[in-house]
Order: sequence, then C-alpha cells, then structure tokens
Amino acid sequence: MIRKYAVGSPLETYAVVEKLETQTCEIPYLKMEDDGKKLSMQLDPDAVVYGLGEQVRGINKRGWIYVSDNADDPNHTEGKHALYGAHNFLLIDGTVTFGLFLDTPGKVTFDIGYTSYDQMIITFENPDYDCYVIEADAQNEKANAGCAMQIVHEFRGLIGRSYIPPKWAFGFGQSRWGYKNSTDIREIVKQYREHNIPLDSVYLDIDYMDHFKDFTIDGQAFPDFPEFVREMKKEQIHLVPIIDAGVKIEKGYPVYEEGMANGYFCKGEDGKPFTAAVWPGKVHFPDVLNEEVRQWFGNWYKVLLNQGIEGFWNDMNEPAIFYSEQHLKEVFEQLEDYRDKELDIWSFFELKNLIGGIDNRAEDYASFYHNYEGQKIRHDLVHNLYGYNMTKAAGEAFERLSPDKRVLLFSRASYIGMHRYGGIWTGDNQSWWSHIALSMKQMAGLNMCGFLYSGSDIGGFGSDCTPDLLLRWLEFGIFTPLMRNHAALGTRSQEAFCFDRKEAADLIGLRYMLLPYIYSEYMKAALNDTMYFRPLAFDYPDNVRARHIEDQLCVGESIMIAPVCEQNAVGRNVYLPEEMKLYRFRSMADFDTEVLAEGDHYLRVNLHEVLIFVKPEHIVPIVTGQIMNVEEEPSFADQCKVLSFVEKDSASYRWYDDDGYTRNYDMEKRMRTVTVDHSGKVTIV
Ligand code: MIG
Repeated sequence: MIRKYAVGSPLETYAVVEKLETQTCEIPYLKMEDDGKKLSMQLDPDAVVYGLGEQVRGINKRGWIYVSDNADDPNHTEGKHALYGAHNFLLIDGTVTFGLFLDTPGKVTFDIGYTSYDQMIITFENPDYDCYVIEADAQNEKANAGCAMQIVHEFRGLIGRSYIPPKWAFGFGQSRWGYKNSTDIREIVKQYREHNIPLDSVYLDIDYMDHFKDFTIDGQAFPDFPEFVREMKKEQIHLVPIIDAGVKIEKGYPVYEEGMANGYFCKGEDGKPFTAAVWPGKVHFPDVLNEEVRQWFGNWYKVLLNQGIEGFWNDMNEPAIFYSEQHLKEVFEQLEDYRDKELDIWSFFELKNLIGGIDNRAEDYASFYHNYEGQKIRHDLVHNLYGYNMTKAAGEAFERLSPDKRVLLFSRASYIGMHRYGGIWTGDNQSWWSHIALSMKQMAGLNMCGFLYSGSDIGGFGSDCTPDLLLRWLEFGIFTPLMRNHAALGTRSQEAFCFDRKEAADLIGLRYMLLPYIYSEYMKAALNDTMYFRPLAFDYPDNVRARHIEDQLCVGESIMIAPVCEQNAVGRNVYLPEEMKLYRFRSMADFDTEVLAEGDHYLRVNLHEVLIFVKPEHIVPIVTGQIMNVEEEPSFADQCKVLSFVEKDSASYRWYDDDGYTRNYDMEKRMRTVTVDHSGKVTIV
C-alpha cells in the first residue's frame, strides 16, 4: 500500500507515473519539525536501512550522512556524501518496515545514524516535497520480515518500468578515454579477436568529436565515419559514442546556432545564456527541463543514429562546470590581492581555495535559470533533475526516431524516473580493491530504485590497474548487466588482453555462458518490477545473519555470488543461508561442483576462479562453446544446458527470451518453462 503526502508546494519531477490522492493526515512513523524541513525517527538497534541508490558505503546505509546533490566527483571515498545521482528512496527494516520516497529536486540530507546511531534525521533545504510511504500489504507486527521485496516491488510500480537495452548491450564492452581514431579502435578489436576474447562493443569517448562538439565527428580521426561504423558492425562490434551536456559556443556550429536562435539555453540573471566552461571551452547548457528543448536536443541524436550508431552514454550532466565565465573574472581580480604578498598559513589556504575551488561551485549553480513548465526556476533548486532530463530527451527521441528498435542509453547523473529512459554507470571510480566492493553494494541500492542496467568501470577508471585486480573485477563484472572495461586518459592500459589474456578470456567467456540466464533474469526484473541484484535478506527474510551480509548478493532467482574483493586473498568466508550447490568455474569447460551445507565456510578462490552458488531446486540456463559475441550466441533451446541443484523429483525455471532488438516485450508469449529432473534431464515446454 502506498500513501502520498505533500509538504509545501512540491514541484512535479515526473519521477512517479501513478498519480495518487494526497493524504491529509500526518505522515506515519516520522516526526515532522520546522515546517517540514526535518523528518526524523528512532531506529531500533537491529534496524537495517536500505536504499539511496548510487551512494558511498554499505548496503545498509546506517552509520553515515548522505546528501542528494548530484556531483561530478571522481573521488569515491568513504568520506564523501554525494555522488552523481539523487535517489531519495529508503527502506527501513526494523520493528516497523516501510519504504520512503521523497520526491524533490533539491538538496536532501539523510543522517542515518550519523549524529546518533539510533536516529534517522532527514533534512530538506527547501521543504517542498512529495513523500510516499510504502508498506507491504500483509504487514502485521510479526510478519514484518519478507516485506522488503514487496515494498520495493510496490515502489517500482509507482515509478514505472525500468529501461530495457538491446541484447547486444549485455555483451562485454571495451572503453578508454584516449582512443584517438579509427586506427586505435581497429587495433583494439584486432587484439580482442586475436586473443579470442569475446567483445560486443567499443565505446567512443570525447576524443571522437570535433573539438568536443556534441553530434560532430572529428573528420581527420574518422575520415568516413558511417563506413567505419559499418566495418565494425561486420565484425559484430557496436560503437557507442559519448554525449556531453555542454554545447560549445562557436559561430556556425548548428547546435549552438539553433539553440541561440530559439532561446534554448539556460539563462543567467541578465536573461542572456549562461556561460560555463567544460571540455570544448566555453559552453551553454541546453535547458532540458523544458519540453520543447528536450525534443530539440533529443532530435540531434539522429545525426549519429543516421550514421549507424545504436547506443550512447551521456556524460558531464550533473552538469559539471570547470568554471563559469563570471566567476573566473572574479578570481583573476582577487588574485591581484595576493601578488607580492608574503602568504601566511591562512592566506595561503585562501589562495589555494580560490584557485582550487573554481569548478562545480554551489554559487554557479545558483546563478542560472530554467524555463520549467512556464516558470522561471533557479538551477540549484532543480539541480538533481538535469542529467535525468538530458537522458529523458534522448530516450524520448529514440521512441520517436527508432520506434521498433531499442537503443542503448546510459547516463552519469540521474534522478529516480530516469530509470525509465536509460541505465547508469557508476562514474569515475579508481583501480582500487575497495571499489570492487563498493560497486557491489551500489548495485543492490540501484536495483531498488529501478536502475537495473548498470555497472561500474571494470578495472577502475582512475589510477593504474594491476593484473590481479582486473581478474577479480571481471569475476564480479560478469554478473553486472552493463559489463564494460573503462579507464581514464593517462592511466596504464587495462584491456582484457593486456595482462593474463587466457584467464581474462575464460572469465569473459563465462559471461557469455551465463547470458541466457542473465538476460532472462534482467527482463523478468524489468517487466515485473523486481530486482536483479538483491541483498541476501530480501531472499531470506527470517534469517538474522543474512540481514548483515554486505559482500554477497543474490543475482536473479537462482544464484548467490560472493566475489573476492581483497588484494592477495586466496579465498574468503562465505555464509550460506541454506544448503547450496557450488559451481567453481575456471572456464566454461573446466569446473567442479560440491554441495555445501547451510552455514559458514572458508572457501579457496584462486585468482581466475568464479564461484556460483545455486539455490536448492533452482536452475540456471546456460550455453557453451566458442562464443565471441551476443549475435552469434547459440540458443539455449538448442543446447538445453543448465547449472542446477535439483534433489526433489524435478524443478522448473521460467525462461524469458526474445529477439533482443524489438520493443515488444510480451512476457507470456516469450516465457517458456524449463524443467530439470533429478537425473539432470532438461525439457523445455
Ligand atoms: O572530466 O570524457 O565519467 O567516463 O572518460 C572527465 C572523459 C570527463 C568523465 C566520465 C569518464 C570519461 C571522461 N569524463
């Protein structure tokens, strides 16, 4: 059951697709103070607080303070409070269990046991918000456990169906900031093919553009781009270009000219387009909060669709600002004060902050405006909606421009609601062990909020990757719907062929082996409003131990995973909430199995091994063979191979499959029942 409450005069964000009556009574469970600026509640000692999507720290968010304030921040350390997304959904699971969605585009602070471990305090910079309280239907004092999945399911119904990418986007992708031209990209593909490592896509970072201008191609680097796209497609490689939020100011550049002629850019106090600087130098930001601008900006993607492109990633859409024209002037003026001065400790830090603080400034975000549904609204009040609406512009355009064929789309900045138009990647992580673990935890939170198509930069974006780190990261990455290796300019090369090629090929091969399962489970999660990645407690609600497990996840309905995220570890402790069958894979052809009892186990996990724990009476459809890309993937229906743990007479699995391209997702027509009997015999009905 979902109840809606309104505080102040909330702005429509279009996060929610179901319109509910607003309740007039008080919000349950929470104490409201300060005219709605503050909501708080007591947390009982054992309560777990899930949610917040893409954030730092644990699956259980207790013990830290988080802020919804979309940030271009490449340092995802534990001390941070905000990353690129604003996902104001919480699930409090204690003596009372309920979900809470705070729909507001402004800044929200979630003190979840930070000031005091037994208190949650939510504060709003502007107390104008819709508050949704979600309870499981069968709730009674005793039967709280088991509500979590039901609550998320209800919430997901409220916010609408998750984005579905084309099937090839479940293949492995290679990316790197710094592939300069078609020669570089051909070489990457060649290396992959030579070393028999499967690959479905190569990403084009900003280097492909002409002077970082959106919807242009550097003609020198890519002399005949459409032909190059065709050439790659013949190799079964899909090219995925990046699009940035800022539009370069340049006379004669049509995106700029059209935007200017129609007044489509965000404006400053003076009514003139607001000028910031990002990659291309000075830019204006398209006012994507405005519907007409969204249509216009979205249509520009056609330029690339027409050249054969089938997927995009939207970047820098917090929006990131290197500096604003106005503030840079001020900085230069203030710098004069420091000339010839002997700096003491205070003036030294002032100077340092003056220069170091020119990017992504709160004051700059408060200095330009949107034309939102006829209202002039200052950017900082709707800051968290920008990336969402840039991606919505693209997503809506694809529905018009490519009505029959799905287009891959994911974004860096996001807000709940964007999950209907695209996925997200988790941004600029580092080649750190702790960031494998972080990405695991983020997947759980993101899935609750509807962001199913997601993944982190495998191998790490910043810093230098190492051979062992890449293998361990792949061992988790083979389960993330978006499986992409990406790295920053200037870092050590970390493509799968760089280090232990054979092992990397085997690991990526396992992804393709599991594709029938991964795709089926993804589609079921999207079409049924459920979660592909789940914390253990969602599946084992009565199990007290499961509530506090942060480093294992359930993936789809049949399996649990327990990746190794520690340097030099040769094994790890794994907790089994019930008896399971362990498949220990070294490659598709090289694996062994063992049934493990419920409880604690220390398991050895060599550097290139993947552990898959199959639940009792469960089935995982797979395919085997030399699979180099999704297109050439054999059909499960032809091979009828499974991983399974069947001790009773037989078990069954609902297997979803479709053509992978069209937008007809008829669940009933595309679902088949797979049965495996005790002897291992597989039948498909
Ligand atoms: O300021 O396009 O997160 O994936 O490689 C860096 C260059 C801009 C940030 C993205 C990253 C991408 C990079 N971009």
